[in-house]
Order: sequence, then structure tokens, then C-alpha cells
Amino acid sequence: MSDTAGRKGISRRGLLGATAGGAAATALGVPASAVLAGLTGAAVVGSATAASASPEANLAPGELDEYYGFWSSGQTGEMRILGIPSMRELMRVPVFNRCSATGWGQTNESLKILTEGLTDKTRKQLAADGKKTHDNGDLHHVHMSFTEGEYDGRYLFMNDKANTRVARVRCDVMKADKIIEIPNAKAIHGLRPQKWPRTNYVFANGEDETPIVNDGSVLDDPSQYVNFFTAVDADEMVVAWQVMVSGNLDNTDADYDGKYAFSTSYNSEMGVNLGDMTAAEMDHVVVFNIAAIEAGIASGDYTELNGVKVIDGRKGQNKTYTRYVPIPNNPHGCNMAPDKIHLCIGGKLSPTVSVIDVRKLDDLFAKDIDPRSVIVAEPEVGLGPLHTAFDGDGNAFTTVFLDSQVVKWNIEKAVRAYAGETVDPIISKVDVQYQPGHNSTSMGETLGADGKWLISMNKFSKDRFLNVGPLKPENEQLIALDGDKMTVVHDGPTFAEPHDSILVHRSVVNPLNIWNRQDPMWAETRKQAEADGVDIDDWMETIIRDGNKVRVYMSSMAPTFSLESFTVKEGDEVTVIITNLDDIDDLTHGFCMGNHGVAMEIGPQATASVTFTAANAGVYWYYCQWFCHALHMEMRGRMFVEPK
Ligand code: RUQ
Ligand code: CUA
Ligand code: CA
Repeated sequence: MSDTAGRKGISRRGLLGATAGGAAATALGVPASAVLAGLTGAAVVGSATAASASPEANLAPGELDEYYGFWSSGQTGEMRILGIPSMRELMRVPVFNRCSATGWGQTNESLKILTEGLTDKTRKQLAADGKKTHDNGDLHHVHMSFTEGEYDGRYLFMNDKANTRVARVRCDVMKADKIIEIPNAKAIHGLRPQKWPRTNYVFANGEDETPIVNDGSVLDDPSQYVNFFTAVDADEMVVAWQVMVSGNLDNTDADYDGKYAFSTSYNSEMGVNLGDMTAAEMDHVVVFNIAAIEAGIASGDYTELNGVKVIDGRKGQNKTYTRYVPIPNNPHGCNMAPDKIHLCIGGKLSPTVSVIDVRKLDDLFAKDIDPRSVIVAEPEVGLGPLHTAFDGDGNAFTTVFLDSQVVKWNIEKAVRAYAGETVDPIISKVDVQYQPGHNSTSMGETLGADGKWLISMNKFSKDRFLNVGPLKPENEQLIALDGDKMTVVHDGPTFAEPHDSILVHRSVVNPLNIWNRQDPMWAETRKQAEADGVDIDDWMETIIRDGNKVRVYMSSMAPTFSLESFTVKEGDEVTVIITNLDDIDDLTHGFCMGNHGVAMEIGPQATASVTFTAANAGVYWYYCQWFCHALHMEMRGRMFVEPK
């Protein structure tokens, strides 16, 4: 199947009518794969239900998926890659977490990425705890870079709510290359790339309020508490500017014109407990005027705070930068429709989705019109609306947490109903299991929304799976979109937590199979090797002593390390640098130093290094911990630690 053919509307299999046939055949005990192979083709063509356009979820073994799913993992702190529609988990990419398998958080290359963007306060905190980096994260939102409203396959950006960070993952190797801590803000939650003209900025919301000067002199004076909206320069991965706002910030999105960004706030009250935070009838959405903010920065209308240029966009301040649109009650999700017009805000405590027409925002800023007049629809969708996804036909899919449903509704009809017409915008509802948070549609946050698949990411699985103890998996469900119908076709248990995802057509993503030797990931290591007179692109078996620091250079080629053994002294700080000289697809080696808590991945043509202390005299085996060869078990060697 050509990639572009599968992208719009009906799949090849849908055209063949294999879906309806597959379901019928499965009921009769015929494997769906047999139907796909055309074995029962004649019966399918003759079937009255064969006209169904419902896409086929079951892939035969070896068959490739049509979409990449890029998944957040919540409090696990990693990014995950799934194949859609099969829902097979393809890869876990450690980002904010410490990874036992790959050595992320331990190798010198990953530690550089994890530590270079930290603030001084965090360095102090880590040093106090004897740590180099945080080893946890809370990764909620993964989004791809855009060019003119379409995914461009360059980068994925993601937040860490736990430790106020933003990370970027390179799509060519699927590894993080930049991680920065955001100054001033606390708890980066909502995160979205700019869609138009390209992702120059990544917008990031600080969810938690703190005193402007957070030095321990202020506790219970809400008037001194603020929150920060951050624009990260997506190319350089540095903070471009921040806007100080009133209320807190939850989720964010950007328009398709490159003019505005938006953030929901559930705590316009600036409360510090549940009662306070839910006290007001109305909270708000903050609208950020990008060009005005850039002009304000350029003209010097900012305060410098911890090295960041901060614009004051609080209520009652300069209204050219921000506007506050009142929204009922503790709003949450913030999703821009691919019609380029409608921004959908999930009401959470209100059963409504508030729809903003972004074409009215120019007047909101220029003419000071009533902020509520930019609302053009407010359909009642059910209890606990959280997030909204879209197809390419003007329809929206909103998760309703308390009702445990996904609700399909038509945006245009909702606008007409709001204007007084008697028309019901609700098209259909489907029960999901249970309590959905985010949902996502195939290509749904781009101009190429294709309305084929919907994922409902549910916070609870309850009775859907075998009991595994008090801690249960969550459940993400694949829903086939077929005309007005939504059909749950797959339950997928996930470990903490299927927070959010994007479904990206595979034609957009083209990762490498083998690392490029000149990759910047190990540039520092290369520099050190050059200083040591070692060529890391070639066979290496060099040991450099530099005081009590020892650098051990070796190569790996299945099934051997170039060094069968090396000797150091008790108390030495040992750095092992390995280049994997194999340049074969899928031939990853590992290095694990027994009883030292040291292990790492070395991909084909990659260099990786790790530093540890040889604290105890004796013989220690190191081994390849990535199955690579029939003689993988024999791929090992000894470190001899001489007594002092
Ligand atoms: S937010 S469940 Cu962290 Cu994405 Cu809405
Ligand atoms: Cu090399 Cu296993
Ligand atoms: Ca509130």
C-alpha cells in the first residue's frame, strides 16, 4: 500500500471489505488473517455488510502498522512508541527517567543531556542529595514539530511536570538530545509546538503558582504568587521569553495562523486548596498574542528574572499581550481544530465544551470587545469533559471522564445551536473502560486529520484484565471511526500511565537503522579521545591513566570486546568508552560491569561511555548485555582491580 493512499479515508482493506468479512469470519472461527489473505474473498464480496468502511485493526504477524503512535508515559517519565492500529508497543525511549537497559541517566552522553540545562538551584538540590540528575519525571504530553500545520518528522517535544523540564527527542534516532529546566515556572504541564509557519516555539505551561521571588520570605500572600507561560526556542532549546499571568496554567495549544497561543486555567482563584480552586463560577482561557509579545520583548518592555525576559501579562496589565476569556468551571483540555477556526476547551466541572472562534481574536485585542463574545458554541457533551480530538470533516471527539464515554459531535451544528437554531450537535457516544483522560485521532492535531482511528486513554481498567494485585494497569482503547459509528476494537493495558498520544502517519517518520559516526551525541567523548590520541572510529584497545582517572577505550564487534581484560587500581575513577564497530541493522551490543551498577546500550556504529569507581580490589567480569550473536554469552572480559 502506498503511504499516501492509506492516509485519506478508506484503507485498502476497507475497500476490499475485509473488515466486515473479518468480523464475520472470526465469529465463524476463521482467522481474520485468512480473510486478509483473500482466502474467503468471494464470500466477503458477496456479503451485504461488506460496504462497511470501518478500518481493520488486526495485522497479520510481520505486517507493518500504518501509523506511529507517540505516547507519553506519565509518571514513568519515558516516551513510548506504539504501532497503530495493532497497538503493539514498539519501543520505550527513556527521557526523564533512569533506564536500566540503555544506561540513560548513567552514560556520560546521556548525563550531559540531562544536566546541561539545569538551573543553579536544582544543581544545589542534586548535590545535596549526592545525585547528578533527577531520576524521575512526569511526562504528560508528546507533540511533533510542525511545518505549515503538518508534522515534519524532525523532533518530538515533551514536558516533565515533576521537575519542570522540557525535552526534545530526535526522530532520526529516537533519543533525547536536549533537556532543559524552565526557570521561574513550576511544574511544566501543558505543552504544544507552534504549528504555523513552523515550530519556532514550543509553548509550555507552568501549572503551580509560586511567589515571584521564591526565596522563603512569602508563604500566604496570594497577591505575590504568579505563574509563567514559556516560549522555548525549538531550534536552540533555550527559553525565548516568558509571560507572567494571573491564575494558573493547565493545558495549551496554538492556532494554525501563527498568531495566538492559548492556555486553560482552572485556578483563576489563585487558591491553595480544593475549595478555593473550585470556588469561582468562571475560570478562564488566556490568549497570548505572539507578535505583540515579540514586539514587547524587542522594545524592552520586560523584566529580567533568573536570566529570562519576562513580559507582564497579568490581568489589568498591558492588554496588548494577553486577554482572558471567561470559561466555566475549572476548564482542562485545550484543542485547536484542523478547520483552523475553532478552539475547543473541555469544561471538566462544567458539562460543556466552550468553542472559541479564533477569527474573532483580532477584534478582542484591537477593539476590546466583550471577551465572552469570542465563544461561538458551548455544547453539552456529558459529565467531566476533558480533551477533544478531531477528524477532517468538522467533527470533534470529546472524552467525558465521569460518564466514561467519548462523545462525537459536530462543530458547525454546535455553533448553529448556540446561535439559537434547534439542532442537536451530538452525533454519537461510545462507552469506554473507564474514565478517559486524553483521546487522540489519527493525524488529528494537524491539517491532515484523517478521521480513521481514535485512541481513548483511560485512567482505570477495573475488570478488563486479570487481577495483578492492588496496583492495576490503565487501559487504552482503539476505536474505529466508521461513519457516525465509533467501535471499540482493542483494549490495551498500560503501565503508568497512558497519558496522551499522537498518531502520526508512517510516511512522516523515517528513523535511521545505524548511527552516523559523526553524531553529536558523543562529540564530547570524541574530543576527549582526540586529546588522548585515540581514534574512536577505529579498533581501540587503549588504556590512558591520568592521575587516579583511567580511561579504557575498547571496541565491540560481535561476539567480542577488543579488550579481554584491563587493570586498574582500587579507588580509581574508571571511564569505559566503547565504539560498536558493527554496522549491521539491529546489531546492538551492551556493556555491563558486574556488581558495579553499570550497564549501557551501544547501538550499531555508536559510541557510548560510562564512568564509575573501582572501589574494591578483585576480579570483575564485564559482559555484553544485549543479545547479539550465538556466542553472546561468551562476549565478556575481566576488570582486574589491584589493591591500593
Ligand atoms: S492533562 S487527563 Cu496532564 Cu494531559 Cu488531561
Ligand atoms: Cu554483544 Cu551481546
Ligand atoms: Ca477554578
